[in-house]
This record gives sequence, structure tokens and C-alpha cells, in this order.
Amino acid sequence: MQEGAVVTLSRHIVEQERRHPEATGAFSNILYDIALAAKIISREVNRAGLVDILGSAGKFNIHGEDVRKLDEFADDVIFQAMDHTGNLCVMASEEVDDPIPIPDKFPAGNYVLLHDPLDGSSNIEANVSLGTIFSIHKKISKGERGGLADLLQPGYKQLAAGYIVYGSSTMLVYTTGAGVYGFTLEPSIGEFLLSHPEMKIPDPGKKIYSVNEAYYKRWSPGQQLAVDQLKDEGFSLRYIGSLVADFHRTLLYGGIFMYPADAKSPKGKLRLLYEACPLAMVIEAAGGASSDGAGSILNVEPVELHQRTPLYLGSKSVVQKTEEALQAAGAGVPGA
Ligand code: AHM
Ligand code: MG
Repeated sequence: MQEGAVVTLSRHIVEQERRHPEATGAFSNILYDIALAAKIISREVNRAGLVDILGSAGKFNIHGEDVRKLDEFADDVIFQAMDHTGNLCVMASEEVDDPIPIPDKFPAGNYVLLHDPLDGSSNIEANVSLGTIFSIHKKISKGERGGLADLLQPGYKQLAAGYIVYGSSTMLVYTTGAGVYGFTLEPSIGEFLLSHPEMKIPDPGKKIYSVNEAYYKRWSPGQQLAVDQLKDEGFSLRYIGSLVADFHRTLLYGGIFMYPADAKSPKGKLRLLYEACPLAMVIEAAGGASSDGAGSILNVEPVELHQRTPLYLGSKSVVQKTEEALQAAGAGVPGA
């Protein structure tokens, strides 16, 4: 690559594809389509604060409704960007209970997309960063169109995964397992530009832990010990309460993000297939670690589409110490 050249997401994808002569282009097209959906969602997220001032003109009105919830809007945008392309055989979204088939009028392809279209949207009025998370698998079922079996694949089988963070700027971060690449949206030209090549999580990095510590009394003794130890080591606490934003900071600065099991949520809160697995793939490809408290998130065998999991993501050494504390003092939560 020419020194100093601006690398758009499109150029990056073409260059990656050249390294895989067997590639059909379908996979690259899925990434382009996700990037297009991300630009549309980003535009609406940035305008969210103007809705009350500008009135309903220009508001999303796909079904003739005056006001649409942004997470439902994001869900529609992703569906409409992906349904007709012939690349996917089935989709799943946090917003939809069942597998989302490709409409019969369109051809089906060999890939599977799971996503959380707009995580953290309850924070939108406070101008807090939101995110989209995505996971791509290869179709494994025999039929022409995919189904639940294609969606219930463990994280280590993901072909690619990533997220978009709608923050002070909009960034798209993705991996296919070899290297993690971050692109920042330049809104005036509508392009994602490579801003963070070969991202690596520092280890141990800045001493930061990120968890909702208000739930301390509901935690297992092991979880309490893990956090007590981090405090003894001089760690600071940062918790936005918006998963992608907390994750993105953790990837850049190091430390650990945790959403453990607790007495009220004995399986944790966050979802395995479209929140935990894609972020686990990113952090592991960046040299970090993921865990459900006992081992890598990527090895968990899914049994349900919207399955929850305890979640630990961060610098390898910090995740390891946390797992040790959980095992030493007991990871079982009261009431589980
Ligand atoms: P949601 O599915 O209700 O939007 O919740 C998802 C959010 C994540 O972004 C965040 O990590 C977590 O919930 C915060 O939960 P809590 O308020 O329990 O700390
Ligand atoms: Mg979510």
C-alpha cells in the first residue's frame, strides 16, 4: 500500500479479498452492506436530539407512524440493507424473537447474520454513545434457506464479527480473526476511513474495570473477590452502561469489562450470540481474552437464540486473574 494513502473501507476490503483468491465477493458485499446500514443509522442517531425541535418532518416514518423508536428503525435498516442481496440465508436480531427468513422473492446465499441493531438505546436522550454489534457465520444446514441450526453456532465458528460505535465520531471495528481494523466515518464524504489498523489491546493497559457495581450485594463471593482485588491493585472504575461504548474503551485502553451473573440475573444479562460472541472474537483477535467465568466465550455451545451469558472481556492477564478469583471463591450466585 502506498505510504500515506487514505484507505477507505472499500479499498481495505478489496485488498483483503485479493489475499484470498477463492473468495467469491459475497462476504465482502456483506461488510459493505453493514457499512451502508451503519451510515444510515449513524445519521439518525446524530439527529435524534433534533426531533423535538424540528417536528415530525423528516422523522422516520416507514410504517406511517409519526415517531419510531430508534432501535426498531435500526433493525429495519439492517434488514432492508441485507434481505435482497442473495448473500444471506437467514438473520437474527435482538429485536426479533424468531429467526428472520430471507423473503421468498429474493435468492438465499451461504452466510448467516446475527446482530444487535442498536444497543444502549435507552441512553439516547442523554447523548450517550450507542452501538450496533454483528456476527457472521457460514451456513451449515442442508436446505436452500437457512434456519435455527445456522444461527446456533458457537463463537469460534464466526467468520467475521464487529461493531459500530456511534460516539463523538462513528467508528466501525471488525475482524475476520486475523487482525482487528477500525474505521472512522468521515461524514462529509460518507466514507469509513481506516484510522486504527491492526488494533491490539494493551496488557494490562490502563488500570480500569468496568462493571455495574451497584449489584455488588447480588454477586457471587468470587465476583466480589475479583473486584475487591482490582481495587486493591489501584484500578479505577469506568461504567457507561452502554455495552459497545464500554467495550470500545476497554479495547483501546485495556483493563476489563464485566457483566457477571448475579442473584437477580443468574445467567447474566447480555446475549451470547449477537453481543458476547462478536465482541469476544474482536477482543481475542486483538490479543485479549473473553470469558463466561469459566472459559472462552467462543467455546460456549449455544442452545437458544436469545441465550444470556455472564461476560468478561479485556486484557488477557486481567481476565485470567478474574477467572482465578471466581474459581477460588466460588462463581455460584445465590438463587441460581
Ligand atoms: P438493553 O438490552 O436493555 O438495551 O440493555 C443492554 C445494556 C448494555 O448496553 C449494557 O452493557 C447493559 O445493558 C447495562 O445494564 P445495567 O443497566 O444492568 O448495568
Ligand atoms: Mg443489546
